[in-house]
Amino acid sequence: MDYMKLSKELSYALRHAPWEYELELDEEGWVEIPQLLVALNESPGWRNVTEKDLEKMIAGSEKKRHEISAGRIRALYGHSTPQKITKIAAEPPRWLYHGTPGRAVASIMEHGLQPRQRQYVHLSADIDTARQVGQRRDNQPVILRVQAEQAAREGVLFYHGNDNIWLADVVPARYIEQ
Ligand code: HQG
Repeated sequence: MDYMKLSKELSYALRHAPWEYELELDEEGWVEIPQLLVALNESPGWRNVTEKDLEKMIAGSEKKRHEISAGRIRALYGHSTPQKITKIAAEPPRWLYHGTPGRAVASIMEHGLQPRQRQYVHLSADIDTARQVGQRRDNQPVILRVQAEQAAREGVLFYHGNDNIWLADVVPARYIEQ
């Protein structure tokens, strides 16, 4: 089974278009695994996918994009569905990082980091992760440093994505340094 392809399909279903699979995410983004499997098994490429495959896909993935708990599955970050996924605010580390193409920097330094197509701004816990995120769009991404602790103290809300990824509603420019 092509677990990378399965992961992409699941990200599409659980982050962006659950209705195409006749699924509805709950407030925290969960769906029942049996319901997901019914939808997947209808499409010829995924006729034989089982819960075990979902577990293997998550265990084998370099990035922790999805999680399973109590018979349900959800995407941990990346959502663009109209209904905003509820996250519990958490205390961020002193610094967080954001990798972005050079062409976006002037706008970010003017308007702050905005979620754009997604529900939340995505931040990285370390520079390496930020570089990888930025390299999706630019070979030589710019790594911005966010004064997360300071921003949180002054009322900006941060949320856990996974161990490497933090989320925020917006990050005002005054907390961002190049
Ligand atoms: C930019 C992937 C101009 C921002 C990754 C980014 C991540 C602005 C782009 C996760 C801006 C949005 C998310 C402003 C933000 N002016 N540009 N004011 N504010 N931007 O893809 O953070 O592999 O929605 O810098 O690894 O790149 O899919 O966010 O370039 O973890 O699991 O607008 O998605 O994970 O792009 O990536 P995205 P992102 P997966």
